[in-house]
Amino acid sequence: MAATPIFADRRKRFLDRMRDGVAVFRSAPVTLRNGDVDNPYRQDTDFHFLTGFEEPEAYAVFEKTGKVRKYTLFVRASDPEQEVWVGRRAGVDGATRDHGADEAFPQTEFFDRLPGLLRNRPRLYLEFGRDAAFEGRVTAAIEGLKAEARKGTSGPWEVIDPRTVLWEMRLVKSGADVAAIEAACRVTCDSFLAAMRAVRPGMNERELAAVLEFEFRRRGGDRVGFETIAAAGRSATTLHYIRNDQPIGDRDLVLMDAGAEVSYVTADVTRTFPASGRFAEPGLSVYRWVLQAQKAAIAAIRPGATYREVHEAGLKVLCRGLVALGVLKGTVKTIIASGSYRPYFMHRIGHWLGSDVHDVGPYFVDGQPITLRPGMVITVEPGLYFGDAAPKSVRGIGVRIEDDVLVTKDGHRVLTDVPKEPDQIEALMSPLGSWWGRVEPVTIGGTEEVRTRTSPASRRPRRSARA
Ligand SMILES: [Mn+2]
Repeated sequence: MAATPIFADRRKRFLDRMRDGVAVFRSAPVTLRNGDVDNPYRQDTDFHFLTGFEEPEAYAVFEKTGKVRKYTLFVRASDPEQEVWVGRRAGVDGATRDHGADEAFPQTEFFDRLPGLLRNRPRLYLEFGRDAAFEGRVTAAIEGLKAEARKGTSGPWEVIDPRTVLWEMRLVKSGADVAAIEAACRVTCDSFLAAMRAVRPGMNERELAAVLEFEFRRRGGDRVGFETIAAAGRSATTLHYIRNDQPIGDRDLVLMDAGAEVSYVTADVTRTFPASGRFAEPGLSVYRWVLQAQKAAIAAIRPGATYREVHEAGLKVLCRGLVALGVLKGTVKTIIASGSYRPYFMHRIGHWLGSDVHDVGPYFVDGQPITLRPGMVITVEPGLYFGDAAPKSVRGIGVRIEDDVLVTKDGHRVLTDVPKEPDQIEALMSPLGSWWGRVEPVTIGGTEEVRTRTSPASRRPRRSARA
Protein backbone atom coordinates (compact mmCIF):
# COMPACT_ATOMS: atom_id res chain seq x y z
CA MET A 1 0.00 0.00 0.00
CA ALA A 2 0.91 3.62 -0.20
CA ALA A 3 2.34 4.02 3.29
CA THR A 4 5.32 1.96 2.23
CA PRO A 5 8.76 3.30 3.18
CA ILE A 6 9.54 4.38 -0.39
CA PHE A 7 7.11 7.32 -0.18
CA ALA A 8 8.10 8.33 3.35
CA ASP A 9 11.72 8.28 2.24
CA ARG A 10 10.96 10.44 -0.79
CA ARG A 11 9.02 12.94 1.30
CA LYS A 12 11.91 13.17 3.72
CA ARG A 13 14.40 13.75 0.92
CA PHE A 14 12.11 16.32 -0.69
CA LEU A 15 11.71 18.20 2.59
CA ASP A 16 15.47 17.99 3.20
CA ARG A 17 16.05 19.81 -0.08
CA MET A 18 13.17 22.26 0.29
CA ARG A 19 13.90 25.65 1.79
CA ASP A 20 11.60 27.04 4.48
CA GLY A 21 8.14 27.58 3.12
CA VAL A 22 5.18 25.62 1.89
CA ALA A 23 4.80 23.32 -1.12
CA VAL A 24 1.42 22.63 -2.68
CA PHE A 25 0.65 19.81 -5.13
CA ARG A 26 -2.61 18.78 -6.72
CA SER A 27 -3.72 15.45 -8.11
CA ALA A 28 -4.31 14.80 -11.80
CA PRO A 29 -7.77 15.81 -13.04
CA VAL A 30 -10.32 13.24 -14.15
CA THR A 31 -10.76 13.57 -17.89
CA LEU A 32 -13.69 12.66 -20.09
CA ARG A 33 -13.19 9.98 -22.69
CA ASN A 34 -16.51 10.22 -24.52
CA GLY A 35 -20.15 10.50 -23.61
CA ASP A 36 -20.24 10.11 -19.84
CA VAL A 37 -17.25 7.74 -19.73
CA ASP A 38 -14.01 8.89 -18.10
CA ASN A 39 -10.52 7.99 -19.20
CA PRO A 40 -8.88 5.44 -16.91
CA TYR A 41 -7.53 7.45 -14.00
CA ARG A 42 -3.83 7.65 -13.43
CA GLN A 43 -2.41 9.86 -10.74
CA ASP A 44 -0.07 12.70 -11.70
CA THR A 45 3.46 11.31 -11.57
CA ASP A 46 4.99 13.99 -9.34
CA PHE A 47 2.00 13.83 -6.99
CA HIS A 48 2.23 10.07 -6.77
CA PHE A 49 6.01 10.15 -6.43
CA LEU A 50 5.68 11.94 -3.10
CA THR A 51 2.36 10.64 -1.80
CA GLY A 52 1.66 7.21 -3.27
CA PHE A 53 -1.95 8.42 -3.20
CA GLU A 54 -3.91 7.26 -6.22
CA GLU A 55 -7.28 8.99 -5.81
CA PRO A 56 -8.34 12.09 -7.75
CA GLU A 57 -9.46 15.38 -6.13
CA ALA A 58 -6.58 15.48 -3.70
CA TYR A 59 -4.04 18.08 -2.59
CA ALA A 60 -0.75 17.52 -0.79
CA VAL A 61 0.86 20.25 1.31
CA PHE A 62 4.36 20.23 2.74
CA GLU A 63 5.32 22.80 5.35
CA LYS A 64 8.85 23.44 6.54
CA THR A 65 10.16 25.88 9.12
CA GLY A 66 13.64 24.90 10.21
CA LYS A 67 13.35 21.44 11.73
CA VAL A 68 9.56 21.58 11.92
CA ARG A 69 7.94 19.70 9.07
CA LYS A 70 4.40 18.79 8.28
CA TYR A 71 2.69 16.76 5.58
CA THR A 72 -1.02 17.37 5.03
CA LEU A 73 -3.37 15.62 2.62
CA PHE A 74 -6.71 16.96 1.42
CA VAL A 75 -8.78 14.06 0.11
CA ARG A 76 -12.29 13.15 -0.90
CA ALA A 77 -14.35 12.54 2.21
CA SER A 78 -15.85 9.11 2.71
CA ASP A 79 -19.23 8.85 1.01
CA PRO A 80 -20.87 5.44 1.45
CA GLU A 81 -23.42 6.11 -1.26
CA GLN A 82 -20.81 7.09 -3.88
CA GLU A 83 -18.52 4.28 -2.77
CA VAL A 84 -21.18 1.74 -3.68
CA TRP A 85 -20.75 2.87 -7.29
CA VAL A 86 -17.06 3.56 -7.67
CA GLY A 87 -15.33 1.75 -4.82
CA ARG A 88 -13.71 2.54 -1.49
CA ARG A 89 -12.08 5.85 -0.74
CA ALA A 90 -9.32 6.36 1.77
CA GLY A 91 -11.22 9.25 3.33
CA VAL A 92 -9.75 11.65 5.86
CA ASP A 93 -9.07 8.87 8.38
CA GLY A 94 -7.37 6.68 5.78
CA ALA A 95 -5.15 9.55 4.66
CA THR A 96 -3.47 9.71 8.06
CA ARG A 97 -3.82 6.04 9.01
CA ASP A 98 -2.70 4.42 5.74
CA HIS A 99 -0.97 7.13 3.73
CA GLY A 100 1.39 8.72 6.18
CA ALA A 101 -0.15 12.20 6.39
CA ASP A 102 0.37 14.09 9.65
CA GLU A 103 -3.03 15.65 9.21
CA ALA A 104 -5.85 15.35 6.67
CA PHE A 105 -8.94 17.32 5.68
CA PRO A 106 -11.76 16.92 3.18
CA GLN A 107 -10.61 18.30 -0.16
CA THR A 108 -13.60 20.67 -0.17
CA GLU A 109 -11.82 22.66 2.56
CA PHE A 110 -8.58 23.15 0.63
CA PHE A 111 -9.14 26.67 -0.71
CA ASP A 112 -10.65 27.85 2.60
CA ARG A 113 -7.55 26.69 4.45
CA LEU A 114 -5.06 27.81 1.82
CA PRO A 115 -4.55 31.41 3.08
CA GLY A 116 -3.75 29.99 6.52
CA LEU A 117 -1.18 27.65 4.98
CA LEU A 118 0.46 30.46 3.01
CA ARG A 119 0.38 33.18 5.69
CA ASN A 120 3.84 34.43 6.70
CA ARG A 121 5.66 31.82 4.66
CA PRO A 122 8.82 33.04 2.99
CA ARG A 123 8.18 31.08 -0.18
CA LEU A 124 5.76 28.84 -2.02
CA TYR A 125 6.66 25.79 -4.08
CA LEU A 126 4.15 25.40 -6.90
CA GLU A 127 4.36 23.62 -10.23
CA PHE A 128 3.35 26.32 -12.66
CA GLY A 129 2.30 26.19 -16.28
CA ARG A 130 0.23 23.07 -15.74
CA ASP A 131 -3.21 24.05 -14.48
CA ALA A 132 -4.12 27.69 -15.00
CA ALA A 133 -7.33 27.51 -12.96
CA PHE A 134 -5.55 26.03 -9.95
CA GLU A 135 -2.64 28.46 -10.17
CA GLY A 136 -5.11 31.33 -10.44
CA ARG A 137 -6.79 30.38 -7.18
CA VAL A 138 -3.46 29.95 -5.40
CA THR A 139 -2.09 33.28 -6.60
CA ALA A 140 -5.40 34.94 -5.67
CA ALA A 141 -4.92 33.62 -2.14
CA ILE A 142 -1.43 35.13 -2.06
CA GLU A 143 -2.75 38.49 -3.27
CA GLY A 144 -5.39 38.32 -0.56
CA LEU A 145 -2.68 37.95 2.07
CA LYS A 146 -0.79 40.96 0.75
CA ALA A 147 -3.91 43.02 1.33
CA GLU A 148 -3.54 42.14 5.02
CA ALA A 149 -0.10 43.76 5.21
CA ARG A 150 -1.22 46.34 7.77
CA LYS A 151 -2.07 43.47 10.13
CA GLY A 152 1.53 42.33 9.88
CA THR A 153 0.81 39.52 7.45
CA SER A 154 3.29 38.68 4.75
CA GLY A 155 2.37 36.36 1.92
CA PRO A 156 5.05 34.37 0.18
CA TRP A 157 6.90 36.69 -2.22
CA GLU A 158 8.94 33.99 -3.78
CA VAL A 159 7.50 31.18 -5.88
CA ILE A 160 9.70 28.24 -6.81
CA ASP A 161 8.80 25.39 -9.12
CA PRO A 162 9.29 22.25 -6.97
CA ARG A 163 10.29 20.34 -10.07
CA THR A 164 13.72 21.95 -9.65
CA VAL A 165 14.02 19.67 -6.61
CA LEU A 166 11.76 16.76 -7.55
CA TRP A 167 13.11 16.12 -10.99
CA GLU A 168 16.66 15.82 -9.73
CA MET A 169 15.32 13.24 -7.25
CA ARG A 170 13.54 11.45 -10.08
CA LEU A 171 16.57 11.55 -12.38
CA VAL A 172 18.98 9.92 -9.93
CA LYS A 173 17.27 6.81 -8.63
CA SER A 174 17.49 5.51 -5.06
CA GLY A 175 17.98 1.82 -4.33
CA ALA A 176 14.23 1.44 -3.83
CA ASP A 177 13.54 3.27 -7.11
CA VAL A 178 15.88 0.88 -8.95
CA ALA A 179 14.15 -2.11 -7.36
CA ALA A 180 10.82 -0.75 -8.62
CA ILE A 181 12.20 -0.38 -12.15
CA GLU A 182 13.59 -3.90 -11.96
CA ALA A 183 10.13 -5.20 -11.09
CA ALA A 184 8.65 -3.46 -14.14
CA CYS A 185 11.49 -4.82 -16.28
CA ARG A 186 10.86 -8.37 -15.08
CA VAL A 187 7.16 -8.24 -15.97
CA THR A 188 7.96 -6.65 -19.31
CA CYS A 189 10.72 -9.09 -20.29
CA ASP A 190 8.79 -12.22 -19.30
CA SER A 191 5.89 -10.92 -21.37
CA PHE A 192 8.14 -10.30 -24.37
CA LEU A 193 9.30 -13.91 -24.24
CA ALA A 194 5.66 -15.00 -24.30
CA ALA A 195 4.69 -12.69 -27.17
CA MET A 196 7.70 -13.75 -29.25
CA ARG A 197 6.57 -17.34 -28.79
CA ALA A 198 3.04 -16.37 -29.81
CA VAL A 199 3.73 -14.66 -33.12
CA ARG A 200 2.67 -16.46 -36.28
CA PRO A 201 2.34 -15.16 -39.83
CA GLY A 202 -1.26 -14.33 -40.60
CA MET A 203 -2.15 -12.99 -37.20
CA ASN A 204 -2.91 -9.30 -36.84
CA GLU A 205 -0.59 -6.83 -35.15
CA ARG A 206 -3.31 -6.08 -32.61
CA GLU A 207 -3.58 -9.74 -31.66
CA LEU A 208 0.13 -9.79 -30.87
CA ALA A 209 -0.19 -6.55 -28.89
CA ALA A 210 -3.07 -8.12 -26.97
CA VAL A 211 -1.00 -11.20 -26.10
CA LEU A 212 1.78 -8.97 -24.80
CA GLU A 213 -0.58 -6.84 -22.71
CA PHE A 214 -2.41 -9.94 -21.44
CA GLU A 215 0.94 -11.18 -20.18
CA PHE A 216 1.74 -7.77 -18.66
CA ARG A 217 -1.49 -7.77 -16.70
CA ARG A 218 -1.37 -11.25 -15.27
CA ARG A 219 2.27 -10.90 -14.30
CA GLY A 220 1.52 -7.87 -12.18
CA GLY A 221 1.49 -4.97 -14.62
CA ASP A 222 -1.02 -2.29 -13.65
CA ARG A 223 -1.27 -0.86 -17.16
CA VAL A 224 1.00 -0.09 -20.07
CA GLY A 225 3.58 2.64 -19.51
CA PHE A 226 2.81 3.91 -23.02
CA GLU A 227 0.86 2.68 -26.02
CA THR A 228 2.21 -0.63 -27.25
CA ILE A 229 3.85 -0.63 -30.66
CA ALA A 230 3.34 -3.90 -32.55
CA ALA A 231 4.58 -3.18 -36.04
CA ALA A 232 5.09 -5.73 -38.80
CA GLY A 233 7.04 -5.10 -41.99
CA ARG A 234 6.76 -1.54 -43.24
CA SER A 235 4.67 -0.54 -40.19
CA ALA A 236 7.97 -0.70 -38.31
CA THR A 237 9.37 2.20 -40.30
CA THR A 238 6.93 4.51 -38.47
CA LEU A 239 8.62 5.37 -35.17
CA HIS A 240 5.59 5.63 -32.91
CA TYR A 241 3.29 3.34 -34.83
CA ILE A 242 0.35 2.48 -32.58
CA ARG A 243 -2.40 1.63 -35.06
CA ASN A 244 -1.48 -2.04 -34.70
CA ASP A 245 -4.11 -3.13 -37.19
CA GLN A 246 -2.22 -4.76 -40.06
CA PRO A 247 -1.82 -8.47 -40.78
CA ILE A 248 1.62 -9.92 -40.12
CA GLY A 249 3.19 -11.34 -43.27
CA ASP A 250 5.41 -14.42 -43.27
CA ARG A 251 8.46 -12.46 -44.49
CA ASP A 252 7.96 -9.55 -42.11
CA LEU A 253 10.21 -8.46 -39.33
CA VAL A 254 8.03 -7.59 -36.34
CA LEU A 255 9.04 -4.66 -34.13
CA MET A 256 7.52 -4.62 -30.67
CA ASP A 257 8.17 -1.63 -28.39
CA ALA A 258 6.34 -1.74 -25.09
CA GLY A 259 6.59 -1.50 -21.33
CA ALA A 260 4.55 -2.69 -18.38
CA GLU A 261 3.90 -0.13 -15.69
CA VAL A 262 4.15 -1.57 -12.19
CA SER A 263 3.48 0.69 -9.21
CA TYR A 264 3.87 3.84 -11.32
CA VAL A 265 7.19 2.81 -12.82
CA THR A 266 7.59 1.59 -16.36
CA ALA A 267 10.05 -0.42 -18.40
CA ASP A 268 10.68 0.30 -22.08
CA VAL A 269 11.83 -2.58 -24.27
CA THR A 270 12.01 -3.08 -28.02
CA ARG A 271 12.70 -6.30 -29.85
CA THR A 272 12.58 -6.98 -33.57
CA PHE A 273 12.12 -10.56 -34.71
CA PRO A 274 11.09 -12.48 -37.83
CA ALA A 275 7.43 -13.49 -38.09
CA SER A 276 8.57 -16.79 -39.61
CA GLY A 277 10.89 -17.54 -36.70
CA ARG A 278 13.90 -17.44 -39.06
CA PHE A 279 15.90 -14.35 -39.98
CA ALA A 280 16.54 -13.81 -43.66
CA GLU A 281 18.41 -11.27 -45.76
CA PRO A 282 18.36 -8.36 -46.13
CA GLY A 283 16.65 -7.97 -42.74
CA LEU A 284 19.31 -10.00 -40.97
CA SER A 285 22.13 -7.69 -42.07
CA VAL A 286 20.16 -4.62 -41.00
CA TYR A 287 19.44 -6.30 -37.70
CA ARG A 288 23.09 -7.12 -37.05
CA TRP A 289 24.14 -3.49 -37.58
CA VAL A 290 21.52 -2.21 -35.19
CA LEU A 291 22.54 -4.81 -32.62
CA GLN A 292 26.18 -3.87 -32.97
CA ALA A 293 25.28 -0.20 -32.56
CA GLN A 294 23.27 -0.96 -29.45
CA LYS A 295 26.14 -2.90 -27.88
CA ALA A 296 28.57 -0.08 -28.67
CA ALA A 297 26.27 2.49 -27.06
CA ILE A 298 25.70 0.36 -23.96
CA ALA A 299 29.45 -0.19 -23.64
CA ALA A 300 29.93 3.59 -23.49
CA ILE A 301 27.72 3.94 -20.39
CA ARG A 302 29.65 4.66 -17.21
CA PRO A 303 29.86 7.46 -14.66
CA GLY A 304 31.51 10.50 -16.17
CA ALA A 305 30.58 9.65 -19.75
CA THR A 306 28.22 12.08 -21.40
CA TYR A 307 24.86 11.35 -22.93
CA ARG A 308 26.27 12.57 -26.24
CA GLU A 309 29.14 10.06 -26.10
CA VAL A 310 26.63 7.24 -25.71
CA HIS A 311 24.62 8.56 -28.62
CA GLU A 312 27.67 8.92 -30.85
CA ALA A 313 29.05 5.48 -30.00
CA GLY A 314 25.88 3.98 -31.42
CA LEU A 315 25.54 6.46 -34.26
CA LYS A 316 29.01 5.68 -35.64
CA VAL A 317 28.16 2.00 -35.96
CA LEU A 318 24.85 2.77 -37.62
CA CYS A 319 26.65 4.97 -40.16
CA ARG A 320 29.12 2.19 -40.91
CA GLY A 321 26.16 -0.08 -41.38
CA LEU A 322 24.45 2.32 -43.78
CA VAL A 323 27.57 2.25 -45.96
CA ALA A 324 27.91 -1.54 -45.74
CA LEU A 325 24.24 -1.95 -46.64
CA GLY A 326 24.75 0.18 -49.72
CA VAL A 327 22.35 2.86 -48.53
CA LEU A 328 24.89 5.69 -48.12
CA LYS A 329 28.26 6.57 -49.55
CA GLY A 330 31.07 8.30 -47.70
CA THR A 331 32.93 7.92 -44.44
CA VAL A 332 31.43 7.88 -40.96
CA LYS A 333 32.84 11.37 -40.46
CA THR A 334 31.30 12.89 -43.57
CA ILE A 335 27.99 11.10 -43.03
CA ILE A 336 27.69 12.42 -39.48
CA ALA A 337 28.82 15.91 -40.53
CA SER A 338 26.30 16.08 -43.36
CA GLY A 339 23.49 14.41 -41.42
CA SER A 340 22.75 12.16 -44.39
CA TYR A 341 21.95 9.31 -41.97
CA ARG A 342 18.93 11.19 -40.62
CA PRO A 343 16.29 9.77 -43.00
CA TYR A 344 17.15 6.34 -41.55
CA PHE A 345 17.93 7.17 -37.91
CA MET A 346 16.03 10.25 -36.88
CA HIS A 347 15.86 10.02 -33.10
CA ARG A 348 18.29 10.17 -30.22
CA ILE A 349 19.81 6.96 -28.90
CA GLY A 350 17.70 6.87 -25.75
CA HIS A 351 16.06 8.70 -22.88
CA TRP A 352 15.75 8.74 -19.11
CA LEU A 353 13.41 6.08 -17.78
CA GLY A 354 11.43 5.84 -14.55
CA SER A 355 8.00 6.91 -13.42
CA ASP A 356 7.36 8.31 -16.89
CA VAL A 357 8.58 6.44 -19.95
CA HIS A 358 10.36 9.56 -21.17
CA ASP A 359 11.36 10.38 -17.66
CA VAL A 360 12.13 13.85 -16.39
CA GLY A 361 15.56 15.36 -16.15
CA PRO A 362 17.79 17.47 -18.38
CA TYR A 363 19.94 16.11 -21.20
CA PHE A 364 22.00 19.26 -21.34
CA VAL A 365 23.16 21.45 -18.45
CA ASP A 366 24.41 24.95 -19.25
CA GLY A 367 24.57 23.94 -22.91
CA GLN A 368 26.81 20.95 -22.20
CA PRO A 369 25.60 17.34 -22.57
CA ILE A 370 24.85 15.97 -19.12
CA THR A 371 27.35 13.67 -17.45
CA LEU A 372 26.11 10.24 -16.38
CA ARG A 373 26.01 9.52 -12.65
CA PRO A 374 25.30 6.29 -10.74
CA GLY A 375 21.55 5.86 -10.27
CA MET A 376 20.52 7.26 -13.62
CA VAL A 377 18.54 4.89 -15.84
CA ILE A 378 18.70 5.36 -19.58
CA THR A 379 17.25 3.43 -22.47
CA VAL A 380 19.49 2.49 -25.38
CA GLU A 381 17.49 2.11 -28.55
CA PRO A 382 19.24 2.58 -31.86
CA GLY A 383 17.29 1.75 -34.97
CA LEU A 384 17.32 1.85 -38.73
CA TYR A 385 14.14 2.68 -40.60
CA PHE A 386 13.83 2.22 -44.33
CA GLY A 387 10.56 3.79 -45.43
CA ASP A 388 9.20 4.54 -48.86
CA ALA A 389 12.12 6.84 -49.78
CA ALA A 390 14.79 4.22 -48.97
CA PRO A 391 16.67 2.20 -51.59
CA LYS A 392 14.66 -0.71 -52.91
CA SER A 393 17.07 -3.30 -51.52
CA VAL A 394 16.10 -2.48 -47.92
CA ARG A 395 12.75 -0.70 -48.33
CA GLY A 396 10.07 -1.66 -45.82
CA ILE A 397 12.48 -2.79 -43.12
CA GLY A 398 12.40 -1.20 -39.68
CA VAL A 399 14.61 -2.47 -36.85
CA ARG A 400 14.99 -1.14 -33.33
CA ILE A 401 16.52 -2.85 -30.30
CA GLU A 402 16.03 -1.32 -26.87
CA ASP A 403 17.19 -2.15 -23.38
CA ASP A 404 17.07 -0.28 -20.08
CA VAL A 405 20.43 0.45 -18.47
CA LEU A 406 21.33 1.58 -14.95
CA VAL A 407 24.48 3.64 -14.50
CA THR A 408 26.43 2.05 -11.65
CA LYS A 409 29.49 3.03 -9.66
CA ASP A 410 31.69 0.87 -11.87
CA GLY A 411 29.94 1.23 -15.21
CA HIS A 412 26.48 0.01 -15.95
CA ARG A 413 24.01 -2.80 -15.48
CA VAL A 414 21.47 -3.80 -18.13
CA LEU A 415 18.13 -4.24 -16.35
CA THR A 416 16.28 -5.92 -19.20
CA ASP A 417 16.91 -9.42 -20.46
CA VAL A 418 15.24 -10.67 -23.61
CA PRO A 419 17.28 -12.58 -26.20
CA LYS A 420 18.63 -10.33 -28.92
CA GLU A 421 21.28 -12.41 -30.72
CA PRO A 422 19.68 -13.71 -33.94
CA ASP A 423 20.30 -17.37 -33.10
CA GLN A 424 18.95 -16.89 -29.57
CA ILE A 425 15.80 -15.32 -30.97
CA GLU A 426 15.34 -18.17 -33.44
CA ALA A 427 15.76 -20.72 -30.65
CA LEU A 428 13.27 -18.88 -28.46
CA MET A 429 10.71 -18.79 -31.26
CA SER A 430 11.03 -22.47 -32.13
CA PRO A 431 8.59 -24.08 -32.59
CA LEU A 432 6.66 -21.11 -33.92
CA GLY A 433 3.54 -20.10 -31.99
CA SER A 434 4.34 -22.40 -29.08
CA TRP A 435 2.71 -19.99 -26.62
CA TRP A 436 -0.77 -20.81 -27.79
CA GLY A 437 -2.58 -23.43 -25.81
CA ARG A 438 -0.01 -23.69 -23.04
CA VAL A 439 -1.34 -21.52 -20.27
CA GLU A 440 -1.22 -22.82 -16.75
CA PRO A 441 -1.77 -21.37 -13.28
CA VAL A 442 1.22 -20.50 -11.12
CA THR A 443 1.73 -18.58 -7.93
CA ILE A 444 3.36 -15.18 -8.21
CA GLY A 445 3.82 -13.15 -5.07
CA GLY A 446 1.23 -15.13 -3.14
CA THR A 447 -1.49 -14.67 -5.75
CA GLU A 448 -2.83 -17.44 -7.91
CA GLU A 449 -2.26 -16.39 -11.46
CA VAL A 450 -1.94 -18.06 -14.79
CA ARG A 451 1.27 -18.21 -16.64
CA THR A 452 2.63 -19.58 -19.87
CA ARG A 453 4.80 -22.64 -19.47
CA THR A 454 8.19 -22.11 -21.04
CA SER A 455 9.09 -25.68 -21.96
CA PRO A 456 8.05 -27.10 -25.32
CA ALA A 457 4.81 -29.05 -25.11
CA SER A 458 2.20 -30.45 -27.39
CA ARG A 459 0.80 -27.90 -29.79
CA ARG A 460 -2.90 -27.32 -29.72
CA PRO A 461 -4.98 -25.36 -32.17
CA ARG A 462 -4.65 -21.74 -31.11
CA ARG A 463 -8.36 -21.24 -30.43
CA SER A 464 -8.31 -23.85 -27.70
CA ALA A 465 -6.01 -21.71 -25.56
CA ARG A 466 -7.18 -21.64 -21.98
CA ALA A 467 -6.67 -18.54 -19.93
MN1 LIG B 1 12.19 4.13 -25.51
